[in-house]
Amino acid sequence: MSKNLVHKVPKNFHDAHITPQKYKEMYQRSIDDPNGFWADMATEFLDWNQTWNRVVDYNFSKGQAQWFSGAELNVSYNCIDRHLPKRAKQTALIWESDNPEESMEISYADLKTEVCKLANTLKSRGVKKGDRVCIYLPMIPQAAYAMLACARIGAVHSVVFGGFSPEALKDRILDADCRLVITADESTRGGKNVPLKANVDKALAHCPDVHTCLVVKCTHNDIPWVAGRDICYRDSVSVMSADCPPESMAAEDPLFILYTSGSTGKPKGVLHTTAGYLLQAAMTFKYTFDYREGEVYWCTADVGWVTGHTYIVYGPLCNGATSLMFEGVPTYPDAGRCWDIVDKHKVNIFYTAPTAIRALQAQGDEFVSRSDRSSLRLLGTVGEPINPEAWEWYHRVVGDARCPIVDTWWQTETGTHMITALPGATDLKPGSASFPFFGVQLALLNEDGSEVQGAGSGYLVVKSSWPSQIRTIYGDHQRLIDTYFSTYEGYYFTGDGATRDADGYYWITGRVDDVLNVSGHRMGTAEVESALVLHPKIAEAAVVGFPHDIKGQGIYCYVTLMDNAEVDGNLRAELIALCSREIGPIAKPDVIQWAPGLPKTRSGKIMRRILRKIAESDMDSLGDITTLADPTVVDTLIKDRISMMA
Ligand code: 6R9
Repeated sequence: MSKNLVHKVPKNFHDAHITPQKYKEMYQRSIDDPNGFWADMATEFLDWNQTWNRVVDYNFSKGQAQWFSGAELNVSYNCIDRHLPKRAKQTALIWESDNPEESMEISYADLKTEVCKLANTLKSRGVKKGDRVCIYLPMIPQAAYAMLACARIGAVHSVVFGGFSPEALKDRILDADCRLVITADESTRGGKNVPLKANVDKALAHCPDVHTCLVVKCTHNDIPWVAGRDICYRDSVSVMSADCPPESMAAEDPLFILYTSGSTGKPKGVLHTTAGYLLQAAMTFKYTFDYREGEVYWCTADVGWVTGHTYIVYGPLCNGATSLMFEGVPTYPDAGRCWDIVDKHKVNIFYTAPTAIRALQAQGDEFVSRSDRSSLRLLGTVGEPINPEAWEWYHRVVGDARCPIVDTWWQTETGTHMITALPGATDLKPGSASFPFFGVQLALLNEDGSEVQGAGSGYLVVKSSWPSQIRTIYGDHQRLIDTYFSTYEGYYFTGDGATRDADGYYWITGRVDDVLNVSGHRMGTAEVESALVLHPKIAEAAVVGFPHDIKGQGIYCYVTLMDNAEVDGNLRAELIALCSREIGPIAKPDVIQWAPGLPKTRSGKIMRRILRKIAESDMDSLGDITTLADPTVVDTLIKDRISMMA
């Protein structure tokens, strides 16, 4: 596939919200006159209780950013109430159950009722403005109600992905000091039940300050019940008033915390605030997906990730759109499920991750071609670089060569799209996220911190604040500065590498730090290493990523045993179970290699570069190994690697 192959803007997008000319004009203005540009956008996209004194004020070296200071608004009002005069009966959420026979439509009027009742339940349990609430739910409408109910009363939600283990859940509850948890008895995915409440019980054994656990009953199977603490969601909301006035929030009041992995230490609680986040969520949703009145939009992410926050809940609902939420998995009952859902609900816009596309591609075209899909108008991807083969398949087979694909680059920390094609404005190059969104000023840096001019490659950084920027790491502002604003003074450091071609298109090449991207899920190598060394037989572990056909990256672990320990038949399985228990099933190692020693510098630093090459079986380009304390360990690792492949 040549990097020069370009897919032109199709005719049916010539009347898109953003045309090539409009992109140029708006982008230019967003850079030349950010105050005027964002003030206009803020007026167009959001309803305010009180206007701002100042559009933006920021200082990267202190990790500070303030947008629309002095202003007040409420996120749930903007996502619900203000639409009611026109859209009370319109569907806000379509819920498709794991069971293909079951689905539900929730109108904007219903949404208001559900959110207000839940908000009143939270209040009745003492939740106040600024308090943190943990949400550990399956992909059911209550997840959206819970987020919006928090936003309505000014509580800060911390959604924890339902695939995380009790251990990981406990850490997040404690770090954010949540006092109330919203969960379900069990979730159902691919026909199998996952014991969410049992996980919460295990976590709460170590969280003495949690006084309330609201439980949605999904499967109605028997679960343990702690009297006084556990409350049945349905019983509680059913007696509440359907009226709960939205709290007027300051623009910079926190909206949510979402934990994400970094290259070192424990996951960090990325904090987003109210106005800037919502504005850029709403704008990117409308423009990136060229959303038109009445269309059905489906993002397959889980609400436990930032993509679910911004592009299932806040972005779509703020625009009065219809957002589909799917409880199940793309391969159940079979690999045609997504396209059955597209036909069933006449989905117009479909947004998913490259790993899902590759997994479905591997199942064969018949699962796709048996469906109609004529409702589809636009496709999108997010989470990792998309390889051109998967792009072409998505375009040709899923989109019948009619639907543009928007490849959206962004991060938990950026809150919303930062680099993306706009379907009416951008000629597409498969594998490139293309151009910066309005107001986003990018640069590529050389190792020495100087900016790459014109075409070239380097570290991807952002040069100025954007509205949905991360505001702090919950409880550790210094860590924010150290992680993002210290590597290159005056820039936000993304942790990604990228190339800019001669036409100005950006091509993300992946993380340049010790963060893995496994099936679009971020994971620190350090997290997996800490889990492995909990095993009494393990002295040391080093984890790297390696190319994986479906997952994008797989988890490769080099493990050194204690002196007196031996590998027995169970050890491998025990280590896999350990990662699953400590982090969650997404962290299961793909390869474990027993390593008598690890390549270290004389100062004791593990040389991951070498371990990555060995994992990739790229033994010819190990580079300089003479600086190692003991270069012979490399020979052993290579020999063992080769015999593992034999
Ligand atoms: C939204 C989300 C962020 C990391 C990011 C990058 C990778 C995301 C991408 C992409 C290439 C894209 N990433 N989108 N790489 N092309 N379109 O995924 O957030 O979970 O925080 O991950 O994912 O490496 O730095 P998050």
